[in-house]
Amino acid sequence: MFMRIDHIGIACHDLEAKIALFSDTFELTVVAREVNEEQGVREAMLHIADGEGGSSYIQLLEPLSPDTPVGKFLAKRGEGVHHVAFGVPDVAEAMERLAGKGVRLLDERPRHGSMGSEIAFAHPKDVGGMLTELVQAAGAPANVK
Ligand code: CMX
Ligand code: CO
Repeated sequence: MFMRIDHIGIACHDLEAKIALFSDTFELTVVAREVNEEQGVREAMLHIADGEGGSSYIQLLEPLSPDTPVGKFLAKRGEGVHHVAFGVPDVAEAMERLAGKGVRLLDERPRHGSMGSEIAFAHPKDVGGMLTELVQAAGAPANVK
């Protein structure tokens, strides 16, 4: 079902400060900056590597307001790892497979993610406390018509 880890999402208070920290410390390059109103975030993608299944990134996330998933997470737990995102060839199919195993999905249908991807989230309580994101990258097989 999974082709790779697409990204690890990190919740932070100050996006610009964390971009500077991560790019200096790990020598990573910022490849995209976006505001995703639907997800309530301002974000940056830092490229790590390209593999057979696609590319991997660190996603830095700053909340647009306290009343968003990342805003609530910061208030409760502070800065740090927020979610793990797996790259899949077809997000709708991956959603069906997880739902078939009794995992609650937080999205009824795929939503827009970073860099033209389609994404969906699974409930952390159903997978050992790990908020899980499914990512169909813009160039993934199901997106190639
Ligand atoms: N990782 C693990 N557990 C988490 C979590 C996270 N990121 N966020 C919340 N939880 C846990 C809480 O600790 C809480 O557990 P307890 O009941 O034991 O205290 C439980 O889940 C409920 O949490 P809550 O604070 O009441 O928060 P909500 O239920 O309102 O929301 C969640 C939690 C996961 C449903 C919500 O954050 C969500 O819908 N997330 C998906 C969308 C998202 O995260 N978007 C931002 C990223 C966008 C991107 O990657 O592009
Ligand atoms: Co993400």
